[in-house]
Amino acid sequence: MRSFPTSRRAVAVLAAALLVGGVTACGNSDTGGGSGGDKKIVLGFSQVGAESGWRTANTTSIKESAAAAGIDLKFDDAQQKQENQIKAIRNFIQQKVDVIAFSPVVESGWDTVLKEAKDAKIPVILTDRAVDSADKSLYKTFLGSDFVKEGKAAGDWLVENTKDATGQVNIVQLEGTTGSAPANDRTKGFAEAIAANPKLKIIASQSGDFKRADGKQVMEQFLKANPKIDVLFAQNDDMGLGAIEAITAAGKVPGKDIKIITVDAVKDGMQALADGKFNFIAECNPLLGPQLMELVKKVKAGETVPERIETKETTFTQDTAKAALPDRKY
Ligand code: GYE
Repeated sequence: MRSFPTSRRAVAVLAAALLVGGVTACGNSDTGGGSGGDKKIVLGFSQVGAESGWRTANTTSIKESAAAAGIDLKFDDAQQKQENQIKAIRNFIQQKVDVIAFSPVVESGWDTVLKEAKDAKIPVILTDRAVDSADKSLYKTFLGSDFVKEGKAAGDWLVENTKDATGQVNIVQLEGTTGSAPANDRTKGFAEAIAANPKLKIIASQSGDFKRADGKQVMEQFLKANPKIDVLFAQNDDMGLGAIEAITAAGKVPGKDIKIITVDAVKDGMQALADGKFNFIAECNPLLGPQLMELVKKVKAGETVPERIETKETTFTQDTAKAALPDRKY
């Protein structure tokens, strides 16, 4: 396994020729990424899609971190379809990549393809979203957020801020992609938290697929069907931003007539919060790239890694959003 593959040898020969020709060497070596190895780690990554601002930031983080770590990234965008992700993973297995990482669009239905990767002795890392496989040996680790906690933070804020309500508080909920870990878990965490006050009632709940256009459209339906909506819980910023358009078009004031709680805290969401159109955001951190690349190196080296690695997150009110906005990177 010491010898270079042909293409790599060709690059080496070319580089040597350039050096002989007097080109100044400036560290653009094709090997190792400074790790001293003689072969780049090949990482196959299957991304969910490009459905939200969160996802865009996540993709940028992964691409930049792979480049910085000297990892050869094969990136596939599944356009929010599980069958595309399964296809991509099978391709990675065929190409014999060193490590496979992916963010599973939904929780169920992965056992067969994960077993194929295991049989091919290719380690798998779950990032951002989890799977519900009972056999934990099908993947090495999970890197991402505690989505139940995010839903709970959203619900806790509402409980705290409706303490003085005299009548029923009508809530509508825009759920994320049906069957996805963040949709399942945020729904659960939110429901658990608002159970503390029986006046808080979810009167309608539907998926907006984590997308702005869908958030707008479903909110339009909610508004038509329900004359009195007090609160919207949108399970990500993008759906909340779409809903703002529907609420404004219906002649209501977002953030005042209808209080809006979201998850993510991407820049557009933080701006809406600072502008008083949102009322509260539970943060979900998309910058998973650097930690993922560390894990890829460890898993490739055969080191044991923790079963679950959770990202640190906070929450934002209108005031703290104003303060944090100037430094927000994504
Ligand atoms: O909250 C949403 C995105 O899986 C945590 O997916 C992620 C979620 C995120 O589309 O904006």
